[in-house]
Amino acid sequence: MMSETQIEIVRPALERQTPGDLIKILIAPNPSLRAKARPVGPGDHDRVRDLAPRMLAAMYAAPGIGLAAPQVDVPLRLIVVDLAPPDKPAPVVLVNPEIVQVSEEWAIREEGCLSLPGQFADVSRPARVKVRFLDLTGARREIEADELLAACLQHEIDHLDGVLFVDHLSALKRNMIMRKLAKDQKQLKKG
Ligand code: K1U
Ligand code: ZN
Repeated sequence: MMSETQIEIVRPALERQTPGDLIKILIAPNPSLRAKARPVGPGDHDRVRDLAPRMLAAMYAAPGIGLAAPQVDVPLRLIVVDLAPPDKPAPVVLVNPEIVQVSEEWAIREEGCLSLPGQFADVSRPARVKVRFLDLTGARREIEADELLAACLQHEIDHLDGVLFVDHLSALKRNMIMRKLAKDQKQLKKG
């Protein structure tokens, strides 16, 4: 799905990453996860080329299938996804992604979030989406997605607007998950 040029841009930087270089993924309720990210502009070119492979490395290490820049405390409209099997990586970097079309049909799918580790819930979203974005070369691209990719793209684009998957649930379910997350994190810190 990613053009050869994009792979050529991220692969050398990805291969240079060592475990010590891994960027930290923020855990809810960190306020940075609730901020609206700003569009990537021409002045962000070098920062985005440096950040995208670092985000991919953090996503693969977690492991996850997507990651949004606000999850690593960078308030830019940049996401990465890879739904391919680990032995055949197919990373996609989406700069300024926008959902330009959604299906009338909705689908329910279980979601997790690297910023809410260990928490999962069924989330209802449009079953298919068309997403417009810029790739790392600045070329305009579009993806038409269904199934898990559609859910993942919507989940990641939500992060750019400070929205978490629990915001799609009832207040009761959301509060239960947030309380369980706080309890799990407290337990983790105790060792
Ligand atoms: O944004 C994130 O926090 C990443 C999140 C994306 C996502 C997962 C499921 C549905 C929608 C969006 C994750 O990657 S959670 C981990 C996960 O789903 C997974 C991990 C390893 C293998 C396969 C999936
Ligand atoms: Zn998430």
